[in-house]
Amino acid sequence: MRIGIVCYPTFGGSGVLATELGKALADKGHQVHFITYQQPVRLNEFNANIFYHEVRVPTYPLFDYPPYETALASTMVDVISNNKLDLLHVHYAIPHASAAYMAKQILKKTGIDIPVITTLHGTDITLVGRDKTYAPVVTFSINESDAITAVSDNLRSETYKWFKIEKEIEVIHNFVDVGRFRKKGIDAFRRVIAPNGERILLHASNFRKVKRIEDVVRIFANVVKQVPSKLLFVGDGPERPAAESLGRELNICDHIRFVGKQEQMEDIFAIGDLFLLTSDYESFGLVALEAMAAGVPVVSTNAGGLPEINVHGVTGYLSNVGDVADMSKNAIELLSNEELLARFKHNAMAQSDRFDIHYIVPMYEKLYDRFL
Ligand code: GMT
Repeated sequence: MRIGIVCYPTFGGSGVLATELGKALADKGHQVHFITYQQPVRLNEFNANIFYHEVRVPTYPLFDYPPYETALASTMVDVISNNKLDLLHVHYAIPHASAAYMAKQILKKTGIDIPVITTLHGTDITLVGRDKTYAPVVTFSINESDAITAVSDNLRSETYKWFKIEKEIEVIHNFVDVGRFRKKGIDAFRRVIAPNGERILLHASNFRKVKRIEDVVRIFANVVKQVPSKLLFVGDGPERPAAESLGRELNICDHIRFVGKQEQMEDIFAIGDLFLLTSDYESFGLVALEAMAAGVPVVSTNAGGLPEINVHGVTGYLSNVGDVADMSKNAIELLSNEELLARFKHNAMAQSDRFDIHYIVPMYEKLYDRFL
């Protein structure tokens, strides 16, 4: 098949998932064409079946806001017709689904009927998409898609709750390449972070408000009082200064490291003992699944789709949003009991197997087959 994939090329979960999907499809012999404004972060290897088409947005003094959506739709038309694509798979509704609708209408005039599949990822529905500035266009373009998928049962019901969707939304859960994440930790790296054998807690995200990273700092402040430990923050974003100053205020800075945006997440997870995810909402929480694949249990909130991957009392613990005391208690219990921690690590890996790439990618292929 010749498949067009449109996504955000950044570190966000939707871009990561779309890129990993494209790479897996290419490995299986499909021809994959990425259409984005920048080379996707995880598109870092050569594969003869992968093509990358950059969306260029010409600027002009008249434009306070360069018309990205128009440039994207035009690039879609160009790539689809010149490469004879069989279908277009867009990840994240805004503005990818509406640009795809526009491209589809233009192509119809030339006798090409390109099927469009829209995968909803979360913030396009729960945060940004619901804003009334975007909602009519989001509703329309989702309804105009030939197939719609959501990355969790929770996101599917949230979409029906907030938008008037007249079509079936199919759930295809996110996936992880388990083989890639099942790595032995590099001892030298572990020694740099935790020279005295301390436990290593991890958080990785885009540090936006929805992640509540101050809760991560507060939980860690409670943990470090009882269990010798270190906290590694991976990623970057607007809430980092607030987290740093809270760390200073609580006098725990010496135990916290901010390592910035990282591509080799498997090496970081491999030295972790516990992953903290304190979000207000996660449609899925791909990062938690990646942690679990590496054998790192997860202490998280019970928001959104998180209970679909993190099983309370088995692979980690779930607490209400903002319940720092409960999350601290759970983290301390796990980190101070060697036998319990080993069992949870094992369970986390076993649970991630259910979301392995080899099991989920064929679900997308089956969906694509319906349009051939
Ligand atoms: O979490 C973010 O802010 C990034 C966002 C994105 O669009 O990349 O992530 C969303 O999509 C991921 C992949 O499907 C999900 O794992 C995340 O849970 C979801 N984020 C939210 O729902 C807040």
